[in-house]
Amino acid sequence: MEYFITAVHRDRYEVMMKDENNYKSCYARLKTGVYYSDKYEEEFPTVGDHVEMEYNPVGDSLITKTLPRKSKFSRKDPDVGRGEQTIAANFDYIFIMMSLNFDFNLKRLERYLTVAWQSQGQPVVVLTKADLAENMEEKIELARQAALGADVYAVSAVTGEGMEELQSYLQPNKSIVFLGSSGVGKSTFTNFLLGDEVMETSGIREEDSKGHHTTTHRQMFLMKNGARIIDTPGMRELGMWVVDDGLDQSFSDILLLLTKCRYNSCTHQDETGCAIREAISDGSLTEKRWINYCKIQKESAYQAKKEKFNLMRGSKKTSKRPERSIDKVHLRQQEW
Ligand SMILES: Nc1nc2c(ncn2[C@@H]2O[C@H](COP(=O)(O)OP(=O)(O)OP(=O)(O)O)[C@@H](O)[C@H]2O)c(=O)[nH]1
Ligand SMILES: [Mg+2]
Repeated sequence: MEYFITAVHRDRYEVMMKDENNYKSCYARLKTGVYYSDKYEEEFPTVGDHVEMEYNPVGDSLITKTLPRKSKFSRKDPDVGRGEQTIAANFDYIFIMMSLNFDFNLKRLERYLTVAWQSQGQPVVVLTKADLAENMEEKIELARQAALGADVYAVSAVTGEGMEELQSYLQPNKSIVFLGSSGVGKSTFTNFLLGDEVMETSGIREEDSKGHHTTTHRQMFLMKNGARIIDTPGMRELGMWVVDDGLDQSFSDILLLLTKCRYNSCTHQDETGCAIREAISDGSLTEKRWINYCKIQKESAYQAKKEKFNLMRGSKKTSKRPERSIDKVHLRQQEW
């Protein structure tokens, strides 16, 4: 029997039980002697986690272990200002969702990608609302240039356009998490894939085209073919975590250029033989992408310094703090 966390409530977990191809769900709590004991360093489970459990057919079951994660997506915890909030774990793919109309923003896409690469899951860019798009081909091309190494698709949950092409990811026993700003259509996409209105959805605000933050908790669903999909609330702020690995993947073109500058101490301002300046002037690198890289790197370096400082002060690891997911405060949405 396998057990997966499908939702996290204040102190209760929804669990999906899988026995070969049969699925059942139940509620569970954490085993106090394990999770609240100084003897064990057990991570608190999050949505998508694979756990060990003592099943109780008549009441809440007991979660006894969080199994090692093959991937996880975290952000800086907005509640405490430091520490980590794990949004989802154990997924194979991250669908980074961005709408082809008003939400289209390459800078934001680069930030999502940087963090997604670091998660150990494979990022896939899903551009939504293809039925409303103007200059769609141009936008897809721009997204492809920004999303080096990740595939880019355009879909519509209204016409079904592009959905077929995503089938290769939505396979049995694969797990996929959906991320993106409020209003891009994550829950509409979830409903489309499940063929059912499992998630509430709502229109975007007329004044500024932003979403209403309709979804307030993360939830994993099982598709008929055995794929597991995780819908999440649109977050305002990524709260940059240290993203060295992700930066390398997202900006591999820039890293290669950096090795080609004539001087090791190149500041990439106006030196002769600066590969960055040359790439910007011949159009193979945009100034915007370069600036965004510098910004993300600076932010990451700052975060790393802060963490080192906290470590030196012997600050306690906050990730052991129990999640209070459904709690509105915990999920205070902050746009990335
Ligand atoms: N025309 C069109 N509208 C769409 C499409 N997908 C979603 N929408 C609309 O976009 C609005 C927002 O959709 P949601 O699914 O609630 O967005 P969300 O990303 O889940 O938003 P949060 O839960 O707030 O994070 C709704 O009015 C949907 O009907 C699409 O492919 N085409
Ligand atoms: Mg939603």
